[in-house]
Amino acid sequence: MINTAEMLKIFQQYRGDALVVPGRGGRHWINISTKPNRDAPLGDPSMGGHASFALGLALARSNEKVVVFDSEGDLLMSLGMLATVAEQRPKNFYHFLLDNECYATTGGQPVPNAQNVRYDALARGAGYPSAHAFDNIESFAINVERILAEPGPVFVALKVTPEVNNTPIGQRKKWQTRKPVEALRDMQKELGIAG
Ligand SMILES: Cc1ncc(C[n+]2csc(CCOP(=O)(O)OP(=O)(O)O)c2C)c(N)n1
Ligand SMILES: [Mg+2]
Repeated sequence: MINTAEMLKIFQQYRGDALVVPGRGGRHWINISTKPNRDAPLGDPSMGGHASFALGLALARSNEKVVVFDSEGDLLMSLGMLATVAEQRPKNFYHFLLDNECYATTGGQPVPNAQNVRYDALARGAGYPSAHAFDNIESFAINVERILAEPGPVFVALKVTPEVNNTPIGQRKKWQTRKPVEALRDMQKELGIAG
């Protein structure tokens, strides 16, 4: 199992100017990212929303690399995204999956067939030209630079340690420092797009 924060710190070294949709890894990424204006923390959108937003971003900004940190509950709720991405074939799209085998954000309920689903195989079967899977940080660290140099769309399934949140939603401390709409405005400014 991979520690998400440790993995994101390694990714940070190779991020370059990529636009990052940090998904449910956002609470760690916010302390690691050195280019917050190139990040799109979306808060807690409808499950499946991170990858679809990231695909839209990749299609709209085809000269920028777009990296999304999706999660397995989100992906399962919007599996059609895999075929949609594969059909669009965005060369600039890097789809990482934080697979912690549970719905950690909502208390750790089990995800169907959690230990047996091969998400890299699903992505390949949907038509992604390249898909990888890692369950330890050492292999991830050795391969991440090469993977980010591949033409997209690329899928990277990561087995990560669950960090289950059992605090009632109303009592949680917000990790976000900006509302999603503010973060997106910051990104628009950074990219020179009139708001
Ligand atoms: C359509 C929809 N249903 C339910 C929720 C409530 N919800 C927020 S996060 C979450 C679990 C997400 O699980 P996963 O994608 O595996 O990410 P993890 O929390 O494990 O990091 C749920 C059920 C939601 N945001 N959207
Ligand atoms: Mg999960």
